[in-house]
Amino acid sequence: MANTIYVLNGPNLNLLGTREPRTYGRATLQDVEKLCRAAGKRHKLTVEFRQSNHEGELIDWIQEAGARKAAGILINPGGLTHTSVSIRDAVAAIGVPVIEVHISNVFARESFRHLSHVAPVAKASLAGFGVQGYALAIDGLAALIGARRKG
Ligand code: CA2
Repeated sequence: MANTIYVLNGPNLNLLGTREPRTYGRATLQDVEKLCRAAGKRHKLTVEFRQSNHEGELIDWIQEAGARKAAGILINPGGLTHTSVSIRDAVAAIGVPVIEVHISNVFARESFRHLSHVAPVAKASLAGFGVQGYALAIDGLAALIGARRKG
């Protein structure tokens, strides 16, 4: 799994492109998947792209990526970013670099979105670039992995 990255999307991200275009843009989750696969291809990384509305399923996938020694994880935990100690614990428990991605600039929104339980245990966090942030995060992850491989 050295060349596989997981891209995990949390609750309600399946609604992308159908509502709230001013906050999240018009791209659908399928568009995001295509964008991630294209970015992955540029770096010779296979993308395992998933979305769930269920916290436990996301945790299972984080653990799966750890057990399979994936090269890295990109995660947009959605609203669970701000509430889930369990997702934070799962991220902290695996030896795989995790990048946190948000489509919107969470720091320019309501104060409850300013706290991320994931950020302190993530390798890096990125917010506010729209769905292009996923591609930027894959570029960043590829650079991190490349640097680590070179030692
Ligand atoms: O900006 C982000 O990517 C968020 O993770 C999106 C979450 C939100 O709770 C976080 O604070 C920031 C919400 C995902 C729901 O996405 C929707 C998309 C279209 C329509 C409705 C919801």
